[in-house]
Order: sequence, then structure tokens, then C-alpha cells
Amino acid sequence: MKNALLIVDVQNDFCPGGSLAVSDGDKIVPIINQIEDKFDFVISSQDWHPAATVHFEKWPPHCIAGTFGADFHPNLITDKIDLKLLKGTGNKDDGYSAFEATNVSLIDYLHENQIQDLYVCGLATDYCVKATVLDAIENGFHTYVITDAVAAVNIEKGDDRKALNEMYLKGCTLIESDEI
Ligand code: VGL
Ligand code: ZN
Repeated sequence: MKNALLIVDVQNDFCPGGSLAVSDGDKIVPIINQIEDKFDFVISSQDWHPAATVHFEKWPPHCIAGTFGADFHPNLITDKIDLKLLKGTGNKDDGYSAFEATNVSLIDYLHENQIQDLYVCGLATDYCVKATVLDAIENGFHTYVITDAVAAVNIEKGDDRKALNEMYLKGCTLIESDEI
């Protein structure tokens, strides 16, 4: 059985200076770069929204398809990425989970490549990371979240801890990057 690193939404709009910036969103980039080599596969997801979507009734416009804001953080090493997922591409869907990617089926890719262990990092802990992790668990994957390689929106103080706790209680293993 194989493993994969799943890098969720490490995009300019979620990093400092972006339209939906997560504080310290950029701090995780060197950590992710350091561990990419440890996995059989590296998979990324990107929020990839149309300019008009119901999603922007809940959030400031961000990660509009093809814009700078939707690009990966410039320091993220992207040449090792085997599969790039795009999500939230419809005008009625939030697309929080990488399992909702519309350009390719994540679940089919994982099955075809005998990937059983999924290590999730990226942005944001309390939205897209959480949604992805919960879907992964529901689909039967051994799921890990790399706690020093995620960062949260934290609309309410403590949302990050709440999210990590929820993932843990559903069966996700919490690990740090130096334990991999
Ligand atoms: C996200 C809010 C809105 C995320 C995406 O990537 O966690 N959060 N769209
Ligand atoms: Zn979004």
C-alpha cells in the first residue's frame, strides 16, 4: 500500500496579503517543502472559483480561476506534484473538500494507485482541511493531519483546536512533520 501527501489550498489568497488571508498561512510552506520527498505521491488541491458564485455570499471573493490569488504560494515546491485538483468550480458549490474536485476524481486516483494512507496539510484547518479529512475518513483511508503544516481561518478564537479535535474524534491521527 502507498501513501500520499495532500496539500490543500496553499494559494496566494489564503496567505498574508491575499483576500482571505489566514494568519501565518505562509509559515507552513517551508515545512511542506521539507516533507514532500517522503511520500509515494504528492497531490494538491486549489480553490478555483468562478467570479460569481454563491460561495462569495459567505466569503470575500478569493481564488478566482486563473488569477494570481488562485496560484500556489510562490515558494511552494510544485514540481513534485503528481495530481492537481481544482474544486469549488461551480457557481453553486462551495467545494470545501478536495474530494469534491471537478477536474478529476480524487477517490478514483487513490484507488487506482493503491494509496491507503493520506497525510493532509495546508489551508485552512477549520474549513477545507477539515472537510477533506472527514471525507477521507468516511471513504476508509488512514488519515493523518500534519499539525505544524496547517493554519486556520479562526473566525472564532479556538476554531483551529475545535477542528483538530473533531478530526481526531472521527479517527484522524494528529502528527507533526518531524514524526513522519
Ligand atoms: C477555504 C473558505 C472559503 C479553505 C476555501 O480553503 O479552507 N475557506 N474557501
Ligand atoms: Zn473558497
